Amino acid sequence: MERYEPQRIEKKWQAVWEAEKAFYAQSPQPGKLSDEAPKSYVLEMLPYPSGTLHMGHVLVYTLGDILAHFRRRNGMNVLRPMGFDSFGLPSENAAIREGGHPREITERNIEAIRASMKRIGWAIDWDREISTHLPEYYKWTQWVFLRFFEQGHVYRANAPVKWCPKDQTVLANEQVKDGRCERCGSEVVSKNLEQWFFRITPYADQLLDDMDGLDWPERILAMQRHWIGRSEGAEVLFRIDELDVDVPVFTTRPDTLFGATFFVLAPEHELVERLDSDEMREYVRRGVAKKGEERAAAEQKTGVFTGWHATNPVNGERIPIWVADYVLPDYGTGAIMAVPANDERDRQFAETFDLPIREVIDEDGALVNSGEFDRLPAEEGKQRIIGSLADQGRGRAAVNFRLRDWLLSRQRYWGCPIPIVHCDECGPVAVPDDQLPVVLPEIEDYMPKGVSPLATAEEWVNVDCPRCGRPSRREVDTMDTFVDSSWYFIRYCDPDNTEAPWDRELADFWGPVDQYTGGVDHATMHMIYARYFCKALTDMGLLGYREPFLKFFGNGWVQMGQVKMSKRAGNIVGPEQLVEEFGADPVRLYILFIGPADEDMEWTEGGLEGMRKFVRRLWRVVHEVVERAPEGEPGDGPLARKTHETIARVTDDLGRRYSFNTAISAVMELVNELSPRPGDPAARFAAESAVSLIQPYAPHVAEELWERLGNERLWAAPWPVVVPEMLERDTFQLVVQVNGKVRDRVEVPSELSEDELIEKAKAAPRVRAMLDGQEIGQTIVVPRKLVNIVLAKENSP
Ligand code: ANZ
Ligand code: ZN
Repeated sequence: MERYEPQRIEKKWQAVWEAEKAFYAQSPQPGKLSDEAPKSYVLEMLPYPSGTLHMGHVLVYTLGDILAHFRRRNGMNVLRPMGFDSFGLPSENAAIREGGHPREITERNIEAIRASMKRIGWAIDWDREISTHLPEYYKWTQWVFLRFFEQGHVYRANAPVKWCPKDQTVLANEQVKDGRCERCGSEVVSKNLEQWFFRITPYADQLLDDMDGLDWPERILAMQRHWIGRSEGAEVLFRIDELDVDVPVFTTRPDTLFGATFFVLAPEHELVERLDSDEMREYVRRGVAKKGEERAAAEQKTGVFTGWHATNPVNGERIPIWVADYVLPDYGTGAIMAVPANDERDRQFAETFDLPIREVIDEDGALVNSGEFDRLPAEEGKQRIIGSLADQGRGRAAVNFRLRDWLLSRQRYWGCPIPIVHCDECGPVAVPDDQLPVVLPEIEDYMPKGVSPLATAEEWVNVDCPRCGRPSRREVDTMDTFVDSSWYFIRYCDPDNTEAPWDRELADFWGPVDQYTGGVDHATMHMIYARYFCKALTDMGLLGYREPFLKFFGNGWVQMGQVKMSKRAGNIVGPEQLVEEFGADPVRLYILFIGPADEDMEWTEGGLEGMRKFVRRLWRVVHEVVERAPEGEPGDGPLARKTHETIARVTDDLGRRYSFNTAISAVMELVNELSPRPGDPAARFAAESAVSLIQPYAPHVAEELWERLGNERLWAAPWPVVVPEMLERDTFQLVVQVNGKVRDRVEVPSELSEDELIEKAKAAPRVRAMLDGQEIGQTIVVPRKLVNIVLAKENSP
């Protein structure tokens, strides 16, 4: 018998697939779309080419591969593309680390990743590859941006922004982790800048409501729900006599309004600027620099009294106004009414500064010390107090969201240029569509410097206003890389289109993505931004669906020493060496065998040898079957039954449960039972099934063995089908009596209930005729043995 030589057979089959374009999607012709096979769009998040592949990538793309193979072999027309998220901080930072130009480093990494992907044998439609840094892609990112701009979905505003002093750039809230820059770990400071924003907040309710229709894991939905953070309550106006202004607060507990004993402004609140003491200035400076989470959570509350007072609209009480950094500037109105009896943070503050605490809700949940509202249950009290405030024009029911508009501009070089020209007369003007792309200029020094490096490209910057012709300047900021990845899944549907970003008919044919797979670190930002784009584009008439990702599978982390494998953590294991040594198939199998794919897993190479042994065993057994197994019907013996059981388990694991490790175990069990007796007439059936079931994981060796079993094109062969009766295990011979006399015997599964046994007995061939037209008096069941049917007296034969 030949040895199992992964290097040889993997090359062989990869060449065949390439030559036959086995995994390239059939794009229907626009205008006459065919829908013969149901379409299935299978996608994994595209990689940042900021390094080369590691085992985390191997997990994600093997997962996608399995799902794509499974769907294709279940008769679906599968689209499974790949691309590179090649603009943005990850790639630029990699270039800075390595001291090269971002384009060179990025393109070198893309080459290397693509080669690895081909070497691992992932079934990808390479005709559709995109890279977001190429002008033929970002031309359309700019086009899409301009549609948002025209519709008022994009605006410019001066805003306090989070600034990373090391990267010299503004960060999105999401890129700040524990007050530090997510990329480099530097402490983030606050700074005021004119910035570009996507108006995502008007979509907050839709983003929440439409989650009902998504087949996503509950924990991912919960993360999005928290991110959007919808709170119902009221906005209440407090009067500040000293300043002659009304200040609104947002509260979720208007029922506690009588318990407000002080009032707090965030240090960033605009009114605070009117205070001119050194103490206040110093407090504000320190508070502003602190991390958001730390400010909110700190046990030891700090604050400074303003000398002002706010008037509570329900009882006219004047309460002191403090400035304290546990109140955050970017939530609600940046000011609160403090109710220390019911709010933990307010209580800590009151205890620290010796402020009064007044109970307004009793143990039974009814209002007390609340004037005319006393004794109302809290919920009713809420409504009545809101009603009373509304009557006086001092408040209204309000909904508040944690979600902020999306700050999209970056003062960095390696990103998509924002296609806007600033004119003194006309303001920000869109670059006309026929002048796109605005090409990213070549510059000497692309290092971050506080203003965008693009500002140094004088010739590029100075242009005439597209509207009035006056000398003007281009926008020098670039886009957040999340803009590029908010629409890439649409471009894959029509990647070569030079007239438009996509043909609507093609986009609607393939979209939305039926199966999306990726890391849960993108469960909020990327997956919220893409959902927002989808909704806004559909509202503009450019797309025909409101949700981009119908089903989502979030893979766990591949870790090394309990730390997520990543370039940043410096604990990368790449697949190259392992594929060289063990072959791609054992590596692919092993990464899914370590544990449940949606849980974190510790990478060790130890088990890889075992996986190679399994593949070799499969190889040997199949060869023995080819040589010695008799041809013929598999029959219904134990091996045939075991095979059907395995088909059922793997089908359920891949098609419904997404339990990828248990499917491998099931095939292993089958192969174990197969080995001792290849002479069984069912052996050939069992071997073919094992090969067929393992194909999504180990497509090369499966294809080779399939060929040796005398078949061809396993990648296109129908998925094995279960015969349900073969799943009924463990049968016994049921004796059927009529009036105490044995009339028939039938083979029945042992797990049947008494009622089911009676049905089987009545249906027994020689009994059925006897019962015709007879009334049954009684049935007696002896478990695992017999059923006696006693006919009603007068009709006894
Ligand atoms: C009075 C009150 C009494 C409150 C009570 C809560 C409990 P969620 O649920 O997260 O929406 N708040 C409002 N704006 C704030 C800000 N900028 N910084 C810090 N805290 C702020 O939280 C809403 C509650 O958080 C609001 O309701 C307000 O305190 C506080 F028993 O008002 B509450
Ligand atoms: Zn102009």
